[in-house]
Amino acid sequence: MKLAFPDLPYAYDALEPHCSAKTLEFHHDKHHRAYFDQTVELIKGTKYEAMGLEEIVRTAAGDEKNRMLFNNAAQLWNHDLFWLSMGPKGGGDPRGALMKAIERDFGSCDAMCGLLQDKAVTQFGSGWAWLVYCDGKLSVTATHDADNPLTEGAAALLALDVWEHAYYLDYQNRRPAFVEAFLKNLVNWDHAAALFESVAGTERTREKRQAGRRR
Ligand code: MN3
Repeated sequence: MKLAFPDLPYAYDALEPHCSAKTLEFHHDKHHRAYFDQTVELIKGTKYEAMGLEEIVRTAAGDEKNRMLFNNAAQLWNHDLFWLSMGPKGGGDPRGALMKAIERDFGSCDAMCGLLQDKAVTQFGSGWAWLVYCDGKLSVTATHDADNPLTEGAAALLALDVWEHAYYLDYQNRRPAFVEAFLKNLVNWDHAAALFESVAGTERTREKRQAGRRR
C-alpha cells in the first residue's frame, strides 16, 4: 500500500489567532513531513511496505528491532488525527451521541475537559493527550513520545499534541495556555462525534451478531 502525505485540512492561517500560520507551516510541512519521509524510507523493501498505516503502527509496536519505524509511523498517524481534531470553527460542546456518552462517563463536558486538560498539562516531556473509547466506555489518557491508544486496542477520538513544537512559536513555554486555547477555540467536536458514532456503531453491530449466534 502506498502511504499518502495528507494536506492540512484547512488553510495555514485558518486557526489564527490561537495557532499561527507559522506554527502550522513548521508543524505540518517540516515535523509531520519528516515523520512521513522517514516512515516511507524505513518500510522500503520490508513486509511493512504491503501494510496500511494503522497496521504498520500496530505491528511495529511489538517489534523492538523496529522501534524507529514505530516512532515515525505512530507520529505520522497521530498527526493525521491531530489536524482533524482542530478546526477553524472549533470549541463549544460536542453534540449528539458523543455528548450523551460524555455525560454518562464523566458527568459533564466540563468535567471531561478538565481531566483532559490535566493530562495534557502534566504529561512530562513530549507526548499526547487523548479522548478514547474502549470496551463501551470513554476515557482520557496521555502517552509518551510517539505512543498512542491504537496499540492498546482503544479507538482515539481526539488527539492533542503537547510536544513543544506544537506550541512553542506561539506560546513559548506556556503549555497550559495552548491547551486552554485548544479546548476553548480549536477543538473540532464534530469530527470526534463522527468517529465516535462510527466506532460505537461497529461495536453495536458486533454485539448484535454475537447475540444472534448465542441464540
Ligand atoms: Mn507534533
